[in-house]
Amino acid sequence: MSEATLILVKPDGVARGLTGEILRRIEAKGYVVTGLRMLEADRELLAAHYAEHEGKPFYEPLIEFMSSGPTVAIRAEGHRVIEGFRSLAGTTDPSTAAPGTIRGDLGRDWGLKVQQNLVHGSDSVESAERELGLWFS
Ligand code: DAT
Ligand code: MG
Repeated sequence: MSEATLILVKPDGVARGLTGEILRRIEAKGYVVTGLRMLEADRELLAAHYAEHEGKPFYEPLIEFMSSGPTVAIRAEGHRVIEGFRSLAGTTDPSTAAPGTIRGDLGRDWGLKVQQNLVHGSDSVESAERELGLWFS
């Protein structure tokens, strides 16, 4: 029984031309890409996606950043892919994310109000189902 997750290459990753490198890492790890689309996310989608962060100081900058250009949405599958992709992505703060991870190897702090850290990955089975429904409806 396979598990699925939502991965986003955020607007900074797309703008920097890192979509291919990020897809390469997902596939090289052994996960299977079963959905792929590029879109400019609107506020409604982003508000639903990031509902848990509403009211936090980085919320508005986060929504603005995520609306700033195209995002690539990926549905990836595999046993324990949710946990496995979070491990590939690295921790939220790219300055201290471990080398070897997407955020650690390819990301940095740009001194902005929100961390631009290249990727999103669902953090639980419930989030993955909810987020896949939002981005692949
Ligand atoms: P993650 O994307 O690692 O799951 P999250 O869900 O806590 O992290 O936050 C969503 C995004 O918001 C995150 O990728 C970058 C930004 N962010 C989180 N915490 C932040 C903070 N303290 N300062 C600036 N940006 C932050
Ligand atoms: Mg999160």
